[in-house]
Amino acid sequence: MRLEIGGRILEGPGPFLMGVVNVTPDSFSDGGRFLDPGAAVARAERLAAEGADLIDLGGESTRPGAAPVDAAEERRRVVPVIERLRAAGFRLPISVDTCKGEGARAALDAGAAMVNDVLGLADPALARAVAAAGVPVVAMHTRGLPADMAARAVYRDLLAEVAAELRAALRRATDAGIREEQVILDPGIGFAKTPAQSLELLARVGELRALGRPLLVGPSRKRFIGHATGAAVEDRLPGTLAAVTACVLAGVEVLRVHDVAAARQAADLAAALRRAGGAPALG
Ligand code: HH2
Repeated sequence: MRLEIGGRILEGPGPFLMGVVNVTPDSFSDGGRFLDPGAAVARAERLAAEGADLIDLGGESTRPGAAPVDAAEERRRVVPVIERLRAAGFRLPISVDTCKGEGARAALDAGAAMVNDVLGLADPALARAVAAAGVPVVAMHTRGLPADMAARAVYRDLLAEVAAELRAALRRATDAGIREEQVILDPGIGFAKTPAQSLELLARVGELRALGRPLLVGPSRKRFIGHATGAAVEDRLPGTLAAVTACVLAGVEVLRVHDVAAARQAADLAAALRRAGGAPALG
């Protein structure tokens, strides 16, 4: 894949790591730890030192049933962190994890270089903001909102329906004027998926390469790991690394993770295994 993000170019087969910084009181695994802007900046710098390729800053938790946050509060959480990182000469591109047009615009104005949208461009204002800024965007698959997504995890053919709905998100992007080359697709592990459905998606994620766009997957610390192993949320690093390995072996280019140093080693080893096994090069 080749993406130009904020003056930097991510080029090659990856695996690229997106390090998570949640500026929220209620994220499922790290809520409240980085709500203070200084703590969020320090976290981003640490993830950069650990080998992240880009940082994903989020001001709203998307865990099932999370309370919605209005755009003003989201801005108040995220913008000061972007401004401080930019002022400190932070070297990595900053992605903003938002599903609101207003949130995206404010973050892009402050210096974010990419938008990560867990609602797959459902808000036309977000798509317009991305198109106007000419930045890359992650379009993730989900159904409904965090409040009702669990009830919508009903599929007759999981892979086919997720693929079709990702194609529709890609079309929403291009209809809004976003260039197809700027879109990364994400199957949305844990979003409108039961743990068993998340496992199936991960096991078959390579099939989504047929969509013709780079793939991003966010397995980090999620419930499907607890479901398969019994591990509590704070003990899911080994399971996360197994999922990262599986994704890289299947050809996923970008992994969204909290624990960058460990994921870096797992992803690099999996990439070396892929090459050693003679897997075809990724586009
Ligand atoms: N997962 C979460 C948030 N944003 N974005 C993409 N593209 N893909 C994902 O799988 C994804 C995402 C959930 O994780 P986290 O940010 O740790 O939790 P919370 O939403 O509770 O803040």
